Amino acid sequence: MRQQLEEIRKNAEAALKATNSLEELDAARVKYLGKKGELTAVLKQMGGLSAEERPIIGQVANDVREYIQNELDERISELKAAQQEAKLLTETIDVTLPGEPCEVGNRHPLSIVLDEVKEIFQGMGFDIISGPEVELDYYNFEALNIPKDHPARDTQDTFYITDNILLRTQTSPCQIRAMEERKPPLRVISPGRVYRSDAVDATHSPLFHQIEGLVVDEGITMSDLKGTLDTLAKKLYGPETKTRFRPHHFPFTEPSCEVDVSCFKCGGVGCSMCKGEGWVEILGAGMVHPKVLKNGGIDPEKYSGFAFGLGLERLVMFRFGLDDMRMLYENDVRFLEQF
Ligand code: 2NM
Repeated sequence: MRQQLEEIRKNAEAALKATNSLEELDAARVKYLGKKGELTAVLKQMGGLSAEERPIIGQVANDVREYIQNELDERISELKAAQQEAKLLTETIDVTLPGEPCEVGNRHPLSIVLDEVKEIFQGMGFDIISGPEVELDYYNFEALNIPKDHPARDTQDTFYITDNILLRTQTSPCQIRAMEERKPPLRVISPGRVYRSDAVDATHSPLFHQIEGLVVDEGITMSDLKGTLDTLAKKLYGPETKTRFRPHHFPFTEPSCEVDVSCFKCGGVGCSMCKGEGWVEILGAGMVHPKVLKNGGIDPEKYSGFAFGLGLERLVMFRFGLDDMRMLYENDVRFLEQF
């Protein structure tokens, strides 16, 4: 039996060395150490041994079991290490390879100029407000002194949801709401999308952006309006910029004016940008009509105010020398990545 056991030990040792995978190793474990394995089979014959031989052979059998078990454990570690090594070799990462280029976007020209205008007005103490794009006829027209039969409704034809609900044609409704909600002194600008039923061409779009402003307090005069808008022009186009105020008409302001800036391209001598005029129109403004103040819940006997409105697209086109407004909406990255 001693010889049998020695034989098992030798065979197991050789078999374990020859294994190349954990599966083969497990099969070898079952073959030699398993319940129906070779070692167990020998131990079952121990009953036939004499009382003197039994403990001796038992000791040898235990030594053999221990030996095989140790060999087995060692082989497991070796195979696992080899597996890990192979995995590392196939999964190597060359950290010196150049990375995948990551496309970084940039700000839309409308956002660039809008942020600039916002900052200029914030610097003068204005709050930035917003309001619904789907508006009541009352806030968009009626409260602004544009009754149903007013000719201004023709030039501002819009998209109607119902007879009384429409897409706003200007952001002044925000300012009526601001007058209702706040008390003077009031200093707000309302940038946002506005809508007109216009056909698309180089200078028109059914959706565009306006920035309107409103100041209401005791003793506000046309000189406050001029000072504020002159400051805007100089901050936007440089300190050399001059402004010119021409009489105009709006239903919601009285008196009203249009504001020109000295041409930022030629400095006022005349060029293609200003069509030889030396001046470029950038906004409309005026002293808020007493009726409009009253509609906003403000006493026109006590308070006065000025308001203005400018088109963001026009400003952007001037700033970047664009001749077609449609480029601002087409989302062609070859255009957009130039800013
Ligand atoms: C303009 C021109 C002149 C204007 C008026 C108001 C309000 F609500 F206070 F009456 N907001 N904006 C205004 C005045 C807008 O756009 C060319």
